[in-house]
Amino acid sequence: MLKLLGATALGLVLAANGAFAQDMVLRSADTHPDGYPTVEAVKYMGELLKERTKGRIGVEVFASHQLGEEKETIEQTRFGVIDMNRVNMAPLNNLVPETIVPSLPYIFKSKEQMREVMDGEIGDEILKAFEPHDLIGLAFYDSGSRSFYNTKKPITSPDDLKGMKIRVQQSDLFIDLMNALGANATPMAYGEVYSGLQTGLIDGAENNWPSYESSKHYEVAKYYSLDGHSMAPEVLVMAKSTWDNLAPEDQKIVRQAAKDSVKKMHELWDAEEEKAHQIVTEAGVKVNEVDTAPFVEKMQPIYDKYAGSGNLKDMVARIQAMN
Ligand code: GTR
Repeated sequence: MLKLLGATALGLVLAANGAFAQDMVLRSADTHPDGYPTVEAVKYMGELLKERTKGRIGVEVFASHQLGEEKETIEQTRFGVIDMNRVNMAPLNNLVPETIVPSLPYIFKSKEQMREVMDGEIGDEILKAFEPHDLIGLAFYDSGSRSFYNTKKPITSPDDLKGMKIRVQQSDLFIDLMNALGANATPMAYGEVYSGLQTGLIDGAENNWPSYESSKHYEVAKYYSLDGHSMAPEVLVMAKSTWDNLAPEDQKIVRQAAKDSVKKMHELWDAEEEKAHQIVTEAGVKVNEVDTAPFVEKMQPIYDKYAGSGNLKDMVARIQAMN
């Protein structure tokens, strides 16, 4: 019963001054399995929290989408049923428009630029944008860059995607992006992609090296075409109701521990990318480089529709003005 209340009250300890000191375990969702960098980074954050609160606050990560697929866990986090959630930006695009900016196709020139933007003012603005939607943005994690993979053939130009059913995350931006390239976008939960590929329900999907490898999608979709259309990062969010229950000093500790877990995540990520690259290549996957120019050309309507005015347009201009 208590579990349903979000932050699990493990023990209510009557402190010397008569106030209640509460041992809290923050329940955190992740779609990835144990060992994946996002999962391990949030566990690391939990260790920092335990240390810094002398055991009062900890984290339990529920990996492998035990608490549901991202679309559902986001809703549950908004309702405070789950305390924390590590998700990709894409399934948040429809809810929090500011998350669209770093999810836009080909917006970043490099991983370094993406990190600079997300660690800077624009990143802070995006973190703040979660609050009106009952979420507190804590930190961003890397997610490499996403490329196409499929069961049929190498993709070298948008023409190759014509008529192909490509799974996308549940985001209008990603649906339109894929359709603009000539594919038939098929929104679907991550956990259903493997069987979708296997049964031919979809012809392909798109993701970064570590996800392509850890999900075993490479076993069934043997063509990986490196167009790198999105660097949409991951984000760690907290339920606003859980956040509001924390004392201001604990809020500070939580925010700092989340920030400190980013460096750890980056180290884990770089190693994981290399490992995934090796496993996938050794498995005989056909990897090809892609000239992205014809893909980029088709993206103008997407920029116009999703970031054609106001604050989002301004953020895009600021990113494009960077060296
Ligand atoms: C991964 C990401 C997950 C999820 C997944 C997907 O790269 O880390 O959070 O968004 O992609 O494609 O659904």
